[in-house]
Amino acid sequence: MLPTTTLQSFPAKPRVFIISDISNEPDDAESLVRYLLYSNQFQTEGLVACTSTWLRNKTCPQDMIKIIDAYAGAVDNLQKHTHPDFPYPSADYLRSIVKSGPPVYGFAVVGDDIPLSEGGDLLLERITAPDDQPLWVLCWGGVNVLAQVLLKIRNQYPADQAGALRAKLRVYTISDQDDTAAWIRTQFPDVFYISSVHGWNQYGMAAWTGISGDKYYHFDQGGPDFSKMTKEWIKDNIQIGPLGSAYPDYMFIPEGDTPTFLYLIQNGLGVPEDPSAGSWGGRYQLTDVSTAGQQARHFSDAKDVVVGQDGRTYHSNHATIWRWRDAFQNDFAARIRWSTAGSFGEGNHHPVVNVNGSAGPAPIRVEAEAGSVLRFDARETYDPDGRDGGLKFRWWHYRDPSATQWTVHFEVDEMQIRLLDGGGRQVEVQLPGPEKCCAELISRKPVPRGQVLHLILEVTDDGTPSLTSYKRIMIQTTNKDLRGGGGGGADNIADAMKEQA
Ligand SMILES: [Ca+2]
Ligand SMILES: [Ca+2]
Repeated sequence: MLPTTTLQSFPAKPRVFIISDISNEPDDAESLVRYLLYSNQFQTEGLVACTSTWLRNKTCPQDMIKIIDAYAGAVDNLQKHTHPDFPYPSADYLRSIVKSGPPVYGFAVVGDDIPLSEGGDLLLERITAPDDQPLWVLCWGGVNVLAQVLLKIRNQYPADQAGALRAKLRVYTISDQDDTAAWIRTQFPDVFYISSVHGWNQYGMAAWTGISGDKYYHFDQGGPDFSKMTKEWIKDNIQIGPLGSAYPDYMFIPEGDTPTFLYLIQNGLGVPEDPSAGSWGGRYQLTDVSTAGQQARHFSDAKDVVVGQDGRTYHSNHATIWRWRDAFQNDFAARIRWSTAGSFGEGNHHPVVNVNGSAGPAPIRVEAEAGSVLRFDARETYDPDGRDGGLKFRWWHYRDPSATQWTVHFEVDEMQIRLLDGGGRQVEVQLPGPEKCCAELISRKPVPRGQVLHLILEVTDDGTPSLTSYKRIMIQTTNKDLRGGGGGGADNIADAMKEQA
């Protein structure tokens, strides 16, 4: 048996289409280097060079080709570290999907009589292809390529067909970097669209800067650990081997665009269809909560409550990304080592987590009565490197995704987690009572279906660098007999918070 058959496999490869203002500064090139190390778990359908407010009159597809040329020198080694059903794509294939958007800034190329660019043609082809899987359009610069295509679809298709095509789109953009972004959100509010919204160019406000921007933008000082973002660490751990050598030194902050695909990495943590669940790529919530089916599907920043390295508690949108920094930087470094390691034994590989028989990256979804006790068994979890004894199991309650209020501890009660063995491979979890998790927020009236609680299992190995895999268990709490009623009701949020305090 090949050792690689024991590595993590995936139920599917998300379809990904990247649009990048590469070469306005070094960070898009850095993100592309990292992305290619994950290209075994995605179906990459387009790599389009675009403009932005930072690169107004040209596009640089040739700089994507340069990085793919570097990848060509690494791909044979990378294949030794991936499951045989999920090979890395060839460099030739990747070169074939590099295209250019219009070498023009913003709205000037969006109009009824303006033909699509090469990049726009490819995007339209991928959206209209007979494939029901969502198309993730990851925007690292301006979005006029997408705006052109959305207008073309509206002009060329009957309204219902145009709506069906837009329903396939999943967009994640890095703030607004041209004048078509706000236009897209107002013209096509039905498009699934993750984007931090803030004043023009106020990037320090945006969740995505949590990847590495704490020093440059001066947020959350003392919370995030910057040691794996320094130029020295990057030189020693990333800028090595044929692909890592193509990773340029950073100018402002490294890899501002990377959260778009950290969001999709199939490590068991994220739930891509639900941005409010949180992942390495951050946590986002709907900005419009009007009637389901009628509301705009724009998702903007949410915050997490995280204890930083200095022991202080941070309430921060940036923390929805920096809280995972140690794990995602180790993951990057391990993959760079794969690119230089000609045999399986020379690299470290991810733990394969199995909880109650479920081994894939999809979450486990269960329904359970408030106050009940659930048991979870992760004894089938293993390390493909044969170092099961070095695995560390950490179970914790990710409370933030269940909250509707800023004050998470007021609204979401802790689950009680009890380890059933020394290593934490089996646990018992007691859910909060119905008065805590199955009651209306202010009136405290009991409800039959309450909060969805998120239990996370993190499994970290003892390789170099150590790697972490996850399993998320989403528990829909129920309260069939409407227990917990009577008393404790209030007329407003302030009184309700007093009652709960
Ligand atoms: Ca960019
Ligand atoms: Ca390992």
